[in-house]
Amino acid sequence: MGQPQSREGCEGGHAELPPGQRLQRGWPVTHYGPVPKFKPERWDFRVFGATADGEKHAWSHEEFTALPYETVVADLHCVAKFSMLGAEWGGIHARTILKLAPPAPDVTHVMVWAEYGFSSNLRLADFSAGGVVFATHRAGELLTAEHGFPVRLVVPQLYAWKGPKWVRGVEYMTADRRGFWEERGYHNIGDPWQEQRYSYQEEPGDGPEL
Ligand SMILES: Nc1nc2c(c(=O)[nH]1)N[C@H]1C(S)=C(S)[C@@H](COP(=O)(O)O)O[C@H]1N2
Ligand SMILES: [Mo]
Repeated sequence: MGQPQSREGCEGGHAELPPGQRLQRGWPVTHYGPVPKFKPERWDFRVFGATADGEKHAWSHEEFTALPYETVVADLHCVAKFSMLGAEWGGIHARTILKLAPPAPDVTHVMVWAEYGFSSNLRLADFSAGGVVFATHRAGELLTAEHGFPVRLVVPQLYAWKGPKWVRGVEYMTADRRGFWEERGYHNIGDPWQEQRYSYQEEPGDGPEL
């Protein structure tokens, strides 16, 4: 493993890169499948599954973007070993969603759902961490289509596949279930500081049977 690369003057995130990562200049576009076309009249953001009141919750695009706007400075670590540091993301905190549509007391995990059935599972503790944001903006500008417009999830403490672009909803779960990449060889938890890249590295208790 090489020397950690350091940087200066960045608030948020860490002063060095996670193990095995290198610094990426610019902002590449990385995803599986096509970029969905945004149709505002057909778009909604749903919270479903084990909600505290047993109801589904839904916001139109207008309603969702009227929720309290907050910013977070976060790094993005792709499991393909490049990292982008210190971006400012703006949007709606996951904690705001948890407050408006609370989970039932026995919820342990969430599945974040995106267009075309892409999904990623998170422990409730990771989802409710302070820096987790449903981002509509980066560096003060609306996201572009290829970077996830109208909404993408940013989970600063995990590898970037844990943050779906083109998010459409959150499912509250009372047991863990693997998302899209977690079923296809990536680690169920995905902590870059522990270099949890692949499912074969999982320890007992890190995830459901494959
Ligand atoms: N819906 C969706 N979101 C996704 C992905 C994907 O394949 N589909 N790929 C993830 C991966 S692996 C990375 S590294 C980041 C890349 O974000 P960027 O294209 O804005 O750099 O998006 C994540 N979000
Ligand atoms: Mo990635």
